Amino acid sequence: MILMMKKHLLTALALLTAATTFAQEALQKAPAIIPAPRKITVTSGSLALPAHVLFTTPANDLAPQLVYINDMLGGSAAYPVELSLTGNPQDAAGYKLHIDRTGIKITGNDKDGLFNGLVTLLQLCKTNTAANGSITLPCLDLDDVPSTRWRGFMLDEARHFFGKAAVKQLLDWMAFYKLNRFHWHLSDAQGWRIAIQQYPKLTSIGGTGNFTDSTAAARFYTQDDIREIVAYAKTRNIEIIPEIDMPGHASAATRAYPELSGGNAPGGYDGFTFNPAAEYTYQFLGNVTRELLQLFPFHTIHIGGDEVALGIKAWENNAAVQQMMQQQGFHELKEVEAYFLKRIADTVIAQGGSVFAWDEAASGNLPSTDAGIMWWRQNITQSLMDAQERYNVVYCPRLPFYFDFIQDSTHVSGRTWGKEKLYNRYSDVYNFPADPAFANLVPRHPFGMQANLWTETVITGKRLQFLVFPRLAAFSEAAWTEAFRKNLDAFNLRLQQHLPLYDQAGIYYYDPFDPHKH
Ligand code: TNX
Repeated sequence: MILMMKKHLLTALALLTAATTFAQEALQKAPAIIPAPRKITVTSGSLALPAHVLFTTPANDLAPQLVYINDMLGGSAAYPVELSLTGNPQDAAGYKLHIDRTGIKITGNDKDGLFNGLVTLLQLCKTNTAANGSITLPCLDLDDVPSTRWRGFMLDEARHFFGKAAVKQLLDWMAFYKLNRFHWHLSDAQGWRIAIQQYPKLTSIGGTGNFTDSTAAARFYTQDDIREIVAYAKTRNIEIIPEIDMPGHASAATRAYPELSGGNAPGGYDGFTFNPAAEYTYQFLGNVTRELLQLFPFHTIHIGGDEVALGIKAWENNAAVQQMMQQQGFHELKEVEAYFLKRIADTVIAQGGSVFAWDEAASGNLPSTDAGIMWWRQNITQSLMDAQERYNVVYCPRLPFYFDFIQDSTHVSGRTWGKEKLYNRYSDVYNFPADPAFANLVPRHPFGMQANLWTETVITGKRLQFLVFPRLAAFSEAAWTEAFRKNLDAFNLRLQQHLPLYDQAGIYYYDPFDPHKH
């Protein structure tokens, strides 16, 4: 009896092993598309493409969609791909990709969908290229749509400046992972990084210095640089949102134009705020936002609003602020802060734009129709619930979406959080919103997600790459793919096929499968 049971157990075990092996093989064969699409059916057969392929489309108005794809492929052997639009407004940005022995067809629900379909094709080409350059694609039917509209990445160039080449490389890889919003933190205490024609000292004085060296020569983008990068992003289907941080984190601006300063506060926060009681401040910022709206066609400006509390004490000793409070009937400095941000938001909206702000501003009174909130704090408080009712909310909680935090416990340089020294593994990024509080909220309010790279500790371009890769890939799947379709093991198998692409591109990345590699 016992022997028989043992025999059955062994058979069951053997079957189980066979099933697991089978499943594993199926996984291994799954095309290495990141983020994982909604539905994919691999059919039989394959399609051979010429080595060094260059895709062409008969429909000329869709040709701009191909610019980035062909840039990344760098080929010259023409091969046609059939592109068409379904005009199906539901499932925005969705697409279908069909590959059989006779060719490739992509139907997009809209132009975003078409672009997304082409990026999937690009990934298939990149991950199915043999050593001799020949490309053999599996025949398949794929049906895909993103689960969030705003899939963002933020780069802080105020603390350290990385420059055009680094930004373009980031935009290339954001597009590769179907991220569509680049939030560009262009001003902070340590530097002002964008030329404003009306106020040249913002860059000649405010552009000097960085987080590690306050005497470093001025580094900033000219308006021509900005136009070049905006155009580059456009061909990658990425909209750019510039951030001018206010009323706090303003020291670089007040260094350039001291008349803008709200005063000095203890703890190294001299000139940290703009003066909320001077009409000049509002004129100045209105002139800045007017130039920004001309440069950035997405017409959305991030007006900061974070951590004003760090330097707000300055307003207690500022006679003009005190007088303003009396006139307006304000009792708390927080009301001054809310007044300031509302007034700037109204200005931007009157100029034809809309605004985003960090979550501290959600408790103020930004106009809900043209404002969005970025939720960077960890706690799901009543104020997040309230914000959800009034604004589009982009989730970027520092755990797990701050990429300045280290990726692995063995990493020594870089930030961690709190006494527990918390950090963000690529798998933590992948698993968002695993935290039950977010898990319940995200499906009900799926507007957007964002990963943020603050750069106090990011001094070189190499370090930037090490923090971004491969977390960017993990982030894209968290933002794109519905939670119930995600599976870390399956993702790992696909990710393994992407790491060689980073090698080819000369990217210095963290390899989670071989942590000692670097
Ligand atoms: C808080 S997050 C900040 C940034 C810092 C970051 C460092 C946020 C909106 N403000 O100024 O760079 O912490 O992790």
